[in-house]
Amino acid sequence: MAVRITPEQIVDVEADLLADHERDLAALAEQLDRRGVVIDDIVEQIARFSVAAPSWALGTGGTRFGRFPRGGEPRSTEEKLDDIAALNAVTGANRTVSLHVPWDDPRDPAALRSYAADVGLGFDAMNSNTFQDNASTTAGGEISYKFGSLAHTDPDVRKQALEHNRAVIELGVQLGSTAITVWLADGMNHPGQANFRRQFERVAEGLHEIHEALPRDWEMYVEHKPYEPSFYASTNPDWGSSLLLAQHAGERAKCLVDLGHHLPNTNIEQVVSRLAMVGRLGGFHFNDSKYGDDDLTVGSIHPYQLFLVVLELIEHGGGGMPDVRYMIDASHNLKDPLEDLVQSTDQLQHAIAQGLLVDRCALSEAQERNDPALAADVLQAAYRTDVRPLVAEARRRNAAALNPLMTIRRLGYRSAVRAERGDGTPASGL
Ligand code: RM4
Ligand code: MN
Ligand code: MN
Repeated sequence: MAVRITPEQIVDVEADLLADHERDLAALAEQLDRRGVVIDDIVEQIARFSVAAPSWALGTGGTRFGRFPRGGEPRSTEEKLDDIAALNAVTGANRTVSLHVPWDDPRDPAALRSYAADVGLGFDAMNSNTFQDNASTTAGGEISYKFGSLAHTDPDVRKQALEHNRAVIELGVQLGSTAITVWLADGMNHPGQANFRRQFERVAEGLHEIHEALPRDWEMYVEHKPYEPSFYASTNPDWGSSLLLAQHAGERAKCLVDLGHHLPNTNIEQVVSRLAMVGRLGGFHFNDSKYGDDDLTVGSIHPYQLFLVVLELIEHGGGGMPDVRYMIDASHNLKDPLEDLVQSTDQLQHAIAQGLLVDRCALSEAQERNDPALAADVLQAAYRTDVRPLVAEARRRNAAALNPLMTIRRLGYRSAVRAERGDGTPASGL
């Protein structure tokens, strides 16, 4: 029997928090009222926000030096959905799941779709995996992605990669998804290994063909990454290359920004602005990073950068979060994966609250008057506000938890699934 978290249980275990929450919210409402801010609109906008959970992040992550699973990991795609349902129950902000194929390869997509609907989840962008060999590539014995997929010199390998992407789209249609994200490991590990231009042209052609296979209501997202696993050159290393690829692929191809996929010190909020300006901002993979694609908890290293990125999104959305795809793309080596996802979602909700508090008129006036000190002050006024009561209230409106981490612990979710699933079942993924 799957373990479910209900709104009644949440109200029950949080009974001791409610009175303090209401006092804190009233105090903040009074404070913001003096700034001319109505909290209701902000709470409403936070409550509306949802970020997809990746199916590959429910198991313990690892590095090439090892992996330390804690037990109770999901054994099937259904059990991954169970975990995301528990996550969504406490955050109220993870209403969709993003699958990675063939890490997830449902035999009966219709049944999986109705299983998801039963636990209140839908399917976000599909992800195609052509960065490792799997049953479909090794079946004939000839095809391998060792030297690339869409960029490969061998037309049969490229064809196989294309077929995989088409199959992922078809599966997505059956699940009710409306987008595919293509991240490629293609590139070079050694100078001279391949021809820069020819690799790029082959990828551009392949992405165009995938675009041609999109159903009418679908979009595709191209995700760049500067290095890893290609350590000399990735074929799609940066947002400029990604934009060229999206433009060549077709109208419904856009760029996806993973916060960990930039060289150190890249101004990511500026990247967001540029892509939004030309109508090619497709979506986000949220995480945080100190050095590379570290896949750390969202907002744990650079919370101010997250705030500025969200602010740029709000600018693009004309005062609210725009309708692009949001997903968490993190890997959980030490924390319980569910607790890490709770904290990433919570950080995003806080960054949105802070972003919505920015007085955009005052900011624009300061910019017009060339007054950087005043502009900085406008940003700080929002960033330094303790927005926790707004986020807690938004979650309460969604019948979720005031304090999701405490609540998922008090409800004993992990030990309950551990008792059911056992300890020896590593989930697929990173
Ligand atoms: C990549 C990239 C993709 C993700 C894979 C697993 O670094 O972030 O989005 O699908 O990892
Ligand atoms: Mn990613
Ligand atoms: Mn990544």
